[in-house]
Amino acid sequence: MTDYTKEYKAVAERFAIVGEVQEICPYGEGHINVTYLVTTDRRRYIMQKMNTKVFPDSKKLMKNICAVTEYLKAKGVETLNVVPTKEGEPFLQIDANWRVYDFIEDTVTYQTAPNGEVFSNSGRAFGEFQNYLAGFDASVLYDIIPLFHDTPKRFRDFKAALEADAYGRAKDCKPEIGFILAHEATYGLAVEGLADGTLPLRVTHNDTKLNNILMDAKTDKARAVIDLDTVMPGSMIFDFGDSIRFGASTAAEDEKDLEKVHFSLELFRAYAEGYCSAVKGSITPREKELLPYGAYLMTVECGMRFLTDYLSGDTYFATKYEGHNLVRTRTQLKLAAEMERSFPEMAEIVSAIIG
Ligand code: ADP
Ligand code: GN1
Ligand code: MG
Repeated sequence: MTDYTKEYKAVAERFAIVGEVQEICPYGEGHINVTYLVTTDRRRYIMQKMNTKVFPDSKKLMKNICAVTEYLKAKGVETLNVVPTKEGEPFLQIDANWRVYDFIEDTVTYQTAPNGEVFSNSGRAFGEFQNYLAGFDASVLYDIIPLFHDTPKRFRDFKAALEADAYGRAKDCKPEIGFILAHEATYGLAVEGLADGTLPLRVTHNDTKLNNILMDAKTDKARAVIDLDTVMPGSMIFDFGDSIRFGASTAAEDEKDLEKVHFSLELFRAYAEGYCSAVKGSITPREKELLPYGAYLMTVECGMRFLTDYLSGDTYFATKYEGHNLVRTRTQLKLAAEMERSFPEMAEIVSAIIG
């Protein structure tokens, strides 16, 4: 692991951290921020170089995060703790924007679900997270990325990137482009439901992948929902769906061998058991009906976003090699196609849990 201690010690020391900085290393598998683990002789911290391309207004972003975490703390829920700068600010603005959180100790994050139980526990935690926020005043939140899960808008962005084909890459991904174009008619249900009121607008997390939750290292029970950057008004089916997208796959999001990538109904069942048992008291019949569709929608939307980024020269998601976004696109579209074929089985599972 590369050692960034010399480079970033001065940044870490601008925050109200306890102890002398000993080591700073890259950490985690997030696609958006650049995350470091800071170790002092007393404690550990997460320090992030904030992605100001994705979230241009750091002030509003941190106001959202402070509002949500303070609300959760007042309810006794374990959550991110923002470590302020020595001047008492929630982030540091120098050449880049930086923030620091307490490192939540004795926890692990998973990049794929190791078994149904862990995934089920994560489902319960994301369901409970939504319940906790049911009483939170959404009007204090900035719409930090407007139209985040507006799939028709994502489709328009995709078509614009395809039209521009700025890097001449469209020729390498004809089947993927064909899949996304052919499914246009399936993209509108969620935004239409939110617009006509048949789907309730709730405060949702909007990025509920398995590595955005910290599990207890000993018990594998969920400890804290993290990556609160995208907490915004949205639909329950986004949160349910995005977890299924990432966690109900038999392989990693960037698995190159598509033979290994399948949508697992068993993992779907495990997650649904945890999630639905938590939201049973508040889920509406229409939301229940659209949970399987939500899984498909978040998956095809994510595939579309990865492909848009590939066509546009990989400027949004962090990539480790050329073609990384195309590899990700392929796993998502394979999963979306399998989910489409499994709607009846998914609906049966949900009904068996919720009734
Ligand atoms: P990104 O927005 O890039 O996904 P995250 O905020 O999700 O960044 O952080 C990346 C990873 O760092 C997480 O998946 C998790 O493994 C780890 N992480 C983030 N915050 C904490 C924390 N407070 N305590 C422990 N681990 C954390
Ligand atoms: C990003 O930040 P991270 O890595 O948890 C992205 C999500 C995508 C996900 C795909 C703000 O999540 O929307 O679903 O990658 N976050 C943002 O893995 O765009
Ligand atoms: Mg993350």
